[in-house]
Amino acid sequence: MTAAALSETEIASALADAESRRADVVRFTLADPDLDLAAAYRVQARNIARRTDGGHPRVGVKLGLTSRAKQQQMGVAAPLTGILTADMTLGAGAPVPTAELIHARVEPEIAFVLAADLVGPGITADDARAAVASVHAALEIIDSRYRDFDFRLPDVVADNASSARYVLSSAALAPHEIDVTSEPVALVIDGETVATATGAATMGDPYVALALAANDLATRGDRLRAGEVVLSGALTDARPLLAGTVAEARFATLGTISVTAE
Ligand code: OOG
Ligand code: MG
Repeated sequence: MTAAALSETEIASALADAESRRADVVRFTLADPDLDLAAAYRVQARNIARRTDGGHPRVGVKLGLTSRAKQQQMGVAAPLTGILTADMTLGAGAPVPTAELIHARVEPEIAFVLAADLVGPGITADDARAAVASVHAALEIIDSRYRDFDFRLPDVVADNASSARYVLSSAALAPHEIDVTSEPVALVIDGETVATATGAATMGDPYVALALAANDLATRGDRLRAGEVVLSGALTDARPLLAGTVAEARFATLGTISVTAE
């Protein structure tokens, strides 16, 4: 028997519940293969409102599935955006509380902090770069609310792009101080390099990804704002983050950022 398709409100509640109870759910596109992207972004917005109403303001935006490595790993071939709220921010050196998460994974990213609003449509990579105040090394900790990270694009959009936690390096460079496209990175887990890439992994140029975020938000009447953080998407595939693990993103120019899972 197939479960009946749920309403947007019911999907939002099921996802919020899965997160707070740390209990995964099966993807909604199983019961409703026609769940569309616009509905999925409305579900995402509903749960972001729940967080901001709960005292956790929006602090930025993330891109997901901007690299081939990630698209292949997840079997979803299109980028998407999610919203970062203050409760997702890990301070430098703060442990990742895996007991609060379902099945955390970690991935290395290049992050931007914006000096100016970026309002699509029509934003180019050059426009995007000109709006950046600082460039940072980042690690994102994702935690899909779906069983075995099994989802289609509308599911993962509704689930706010699997957002859970993220950490930015305190070290920062100005855009003119770094060629983000050729910047090499190694993902190191417990001292062992498990994946490598360069900035070009995200759509050929992380500023193309940043422009995409502005243009995508504009389709829903939203914008990137001065002061916000933008995660430009994982450069390599993601790896499980188990309790006791130390994960590092070692960038050539941006430096190293690490997290310890407890
Ligand atoms: C979706 C989130 C993808 C990225 O950087 O590609 C993402 C997932 O893989 O669960 O954050
Ligand atoms: Mg990511």
